[in-house]
Amino acid sequence: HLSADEKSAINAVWSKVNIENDGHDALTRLLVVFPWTQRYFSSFGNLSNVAAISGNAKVRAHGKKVLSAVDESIHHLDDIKNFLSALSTKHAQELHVDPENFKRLADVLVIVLAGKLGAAFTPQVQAAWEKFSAGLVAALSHGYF
Ligand code: ZNH
Repeated sequence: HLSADEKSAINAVWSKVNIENDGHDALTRLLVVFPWTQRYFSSFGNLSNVAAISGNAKVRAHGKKVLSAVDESIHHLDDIKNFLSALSTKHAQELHVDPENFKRLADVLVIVLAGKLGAAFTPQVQAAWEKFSAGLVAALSHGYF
């Protein structure tokens, strides 16, 4: 469980986030660095290179959708597993997303956040964020078991 200090660190990080731009940045990085994740998005059209990925309007819209779900999760820090259970089941049973990819998305997101926050992303703040991230990944993976 998260302490009051950890919760305030998580909220402080999140207050700096632009859901659309940072969601776009994180999802673009996921698709570039882990190109096999592209196959989940065959309906998104051209993802053949970095310029195509970052200029793709569907990637932008989906990044916003994903970070909006993260935003809502931050409003349910004490109940994240329940809150995400339907979304988890959907990823497991309908979308068939390998749950390893949740961890990869969490990893690219922390890179985006660290770049954005700079010196404000102290080791303590990062530790709190990683704890939240691990909870998010676990909650999304829950519907697989
Ligand atoms: Zn996911 C979808 C979230 C990750 C893939 N997603 C989705 C949605 C949401 C999400 C909210 C919508 C749903 C409905 O509509 O109902 N995700 C999310 C989150 C995360 C994720 C929060 C983390 C953090 N995903 C992910 C990954 C992947 C994915 C990693 C891969 C790789 N998703 C997906 C898909 C889809 C989704 C494919 C569908 C899309 C369309 O179709 O549009």
